[in-house]
Amino acid sequence: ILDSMRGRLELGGSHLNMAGFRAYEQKFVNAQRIIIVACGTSWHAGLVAEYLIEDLARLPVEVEYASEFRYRNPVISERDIVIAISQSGETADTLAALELAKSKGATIFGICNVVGSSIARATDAGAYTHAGPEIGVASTKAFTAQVTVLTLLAMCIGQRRGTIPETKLRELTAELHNIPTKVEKALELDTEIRQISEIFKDVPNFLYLGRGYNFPVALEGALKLKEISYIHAEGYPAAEMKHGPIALIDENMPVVVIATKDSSYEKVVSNIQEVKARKGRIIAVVTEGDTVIPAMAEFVIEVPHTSEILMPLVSVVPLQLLSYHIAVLRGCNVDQPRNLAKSVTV
Ligand code: F1P
Repeated sequence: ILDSMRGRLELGGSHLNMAGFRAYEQKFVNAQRIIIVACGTSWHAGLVAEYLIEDLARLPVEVEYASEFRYRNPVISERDIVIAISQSGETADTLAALELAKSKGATIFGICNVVGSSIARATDAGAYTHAGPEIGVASTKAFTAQVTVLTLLAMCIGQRRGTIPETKLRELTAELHNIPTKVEKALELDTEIRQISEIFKDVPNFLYLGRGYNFPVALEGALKLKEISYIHAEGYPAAEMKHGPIALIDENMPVVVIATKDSSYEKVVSNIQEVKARKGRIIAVVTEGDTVIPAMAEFVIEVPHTSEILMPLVSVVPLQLLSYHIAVLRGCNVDQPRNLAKSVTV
């Protein structure tokens, strides 16, 4: 992860200044809508992009499961840009979704890891993530690299559209350069997270909650746990809890809450109170130095402070480590989970 992050950040925005993006820059500026198609972890990166692009570039974004989109009769116009995200670049559903959008006149921008892959070749333009080979089946560093590219993309479009103030752009650029060190610090939580994993390795269910930028991270945390440890896990927007999942909470339910200091912090504190009132076992991912949530949660995982917009790059790491340790403690093969293929080509 760190190598791919460093590589990415040393290159700065140069991946996005490549000829492909420059040639399509004006299309992004004038787009009426951005549709993101992807599957699995890549879909979660797409969800982060929805927040990023709407916040920074003020363009409407739809994030679609490629596996559904390809079988619908979606309304697509020539002023739509479809971003196809795929680690392998070979996922059949994502390829079919982009082909469908292309046949209706949309411009296709690809974000793939594997150079020369089928999806990369089918796009009009794109940016490679260059995260290096994903050894295991479950995507981890690819997610980080995808979100990094999408952040740079949102910043570039925002700058060109004049929707992001110069000072904010400068702040974000500076903070992006601090992210590799912060990810490194998050990786140092390894021993601590292993201890937490010992306690929860035999539970049958997990709930993951997050708001705003941390909502897709909650989904990704739940997916990682399902994929490699075979424990049933659900990710929800924290505010959605009261519309159903709250019925699941009792003293046997571990609830991972991503509760870093951001604009929804106070609301997340109320969600934690609701879980606590029902005796749920709270594992909270908090910002270093927070004193409020540690007084309420049973387990606390502290990550370094960063901008709300960049937090998914940091907050996903402890959740990946949690899944990894639980899976290893359960004797699961984390690199080759049962029933999963690296590229789903059918
Ligand atoms: C999509 C994906 C992965 C998942 C598994 C199956 O792959 O759902 O996110 O971890 O490998 O495929 P991709 O289109 O990003 O290669």
